[in-house]
Amino acid sequence: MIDLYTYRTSNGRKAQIMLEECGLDYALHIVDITRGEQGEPAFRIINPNGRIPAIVDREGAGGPDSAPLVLFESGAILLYLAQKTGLFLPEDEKDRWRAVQWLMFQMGGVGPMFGQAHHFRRAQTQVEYGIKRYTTEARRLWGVLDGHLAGSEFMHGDYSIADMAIYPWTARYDWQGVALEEFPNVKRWFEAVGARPAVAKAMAINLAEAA
Ligand SMILES: N[C@@H](CCC(=O)N[C@@H](CS)C(=O)NCC(=O)O)C(=O)O
Repeated sequence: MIDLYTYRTSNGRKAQIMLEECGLDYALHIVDITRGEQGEPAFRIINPNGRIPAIVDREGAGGPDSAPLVLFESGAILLYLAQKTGLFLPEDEKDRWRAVQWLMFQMGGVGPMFGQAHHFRRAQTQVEYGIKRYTTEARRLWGVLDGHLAGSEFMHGDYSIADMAIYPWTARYDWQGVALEEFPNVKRWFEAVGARPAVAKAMAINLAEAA
């Protein structure tokens, strides 16, 4: 059993998509970041950085040490679950690293830059410099994705954790000042990924189902 500490945000949804895709048994714990629950001492024991998502794998990572594994950072969670299940990362080593490369592109680029675009574009105090800087950077990243997806069905090889990581961020395209029609290759990929039942379920995260 895995405990998932999350909220209905892009990073939170990444972990839940993977748990759903793998059919793993998990309990949903909502950390309401609009009420500051991510900063409470009980949650900081799980993630000293005070951010969602985080997981506790009660079975541990296997091997001689079977103590529960506590993990934060959504990219680390996706990699851990891929290794645990043997699912959603290519077996071939070169292909595996290329999929990991796109996961890191999300962790270091798409997530932080789209996040800043959301912040500045939706802030009560409109700061023109911030809006311009992060809208421009978000659109540049959309262009990189569109160029790549022109020649690739998914981010690399078959559908993988790289797709799961990027999808929830692209789902906020309107917050980034983007219309899907402007990036037809991302649109095609976006519709294919969004049609997966696991993705649809995580995107419609049901707070009432939480433990
Ligand atoms: N790099 C971290 C980022 C986590 C993160 O920033 N999570 C946001 C929600 S998407 C959060 O917890 N925000 C609460 C806050 O800013 O206090 C990851 O990928 O897990």
